[in-house]
Amino acid sequence: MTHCILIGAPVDSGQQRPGCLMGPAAYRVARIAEVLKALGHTVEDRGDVAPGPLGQESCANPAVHSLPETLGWTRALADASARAMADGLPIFLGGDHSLSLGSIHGVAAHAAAAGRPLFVLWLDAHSDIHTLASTESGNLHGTPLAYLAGRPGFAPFPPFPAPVPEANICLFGIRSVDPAEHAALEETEITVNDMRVLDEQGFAAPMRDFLNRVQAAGGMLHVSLDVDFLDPSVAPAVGTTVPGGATFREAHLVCELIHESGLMCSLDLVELNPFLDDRGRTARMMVDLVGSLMGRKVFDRPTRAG
Ligand code: NNH
Ligand code: MN
Ligand code: MN
Ligand code: MN
Repeated sequence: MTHCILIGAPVDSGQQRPGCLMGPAAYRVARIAEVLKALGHTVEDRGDVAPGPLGQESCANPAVHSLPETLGWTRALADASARAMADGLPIFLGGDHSLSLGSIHGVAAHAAAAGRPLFVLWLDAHSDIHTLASTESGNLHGTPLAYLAGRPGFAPFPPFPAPVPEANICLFGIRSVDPAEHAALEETEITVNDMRVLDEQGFAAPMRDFLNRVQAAGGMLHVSLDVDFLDPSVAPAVGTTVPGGATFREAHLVCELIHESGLMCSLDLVELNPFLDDRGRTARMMVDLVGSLMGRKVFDRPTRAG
């Protein structure tokens, strides 16, 4: 039994297609709290975080937009995240992926205070490793991985507490990588399980490899789940669909393996844009995956060891 803390993060400043701000409401309508309770968990819904006050910050790259808004969200969410980590397992209901600049900030501060290594699993079509200098779209939802890895070029942002070592980061399901991101990834130790790797090796073996590493290190695991990790045929409600994503069963398998590991300490649900949805099916799919992440299974039996 886990104490789940729902934190609405109606962040819409990290990209340019309005609608992600409706995400937290859509998860609640899709009965996320009831699904968690039915699995035996306790649920505390802390409501939606309010955006922080707006400053005057700017940066050298003219493409970057909505920087003060995103900084305001980052500060407010980092604070809400650190507080929730002390009380249970926070589930951030996004909101675009720039919310992870704040959610993981709070998680990392908590892990550092607890003296435990933090690992991050990035389930996404994209690698989100742009810096403020390298982003061409100027959409800050493409930057959180670079921030949490401690890459330079985030000057107006609060310094990241205890940057996550590259060896502790795993990208999973990616299939759209910009040239600057490609160059950055080639010089890192980040584990890159792109779709080519998963097509060839399947989803289970690479996932077990990573989870075994987290376990061996006594680590805490943060999971950041971008809707576009999924194939658009099962999850159309996202601004940046990329063909060739995880199927319904592949995504559930990943979630079941994460649950079995018992390692997940915090979760982001990001990029849901309910305005683009088809009768709520993407919101319901995401809630269904949360069910698997939190212990729903067809049969209770020991599965093949990793
Ligand atoms: N790499 C692109 C950019 O930085 C797309 C990022 N979009 C996402 N990331 N949805 O998950 O603009
Ligand atoms: Mn993303
Ligand atoms: Mn994405
Ligand atoms: Mn791209």
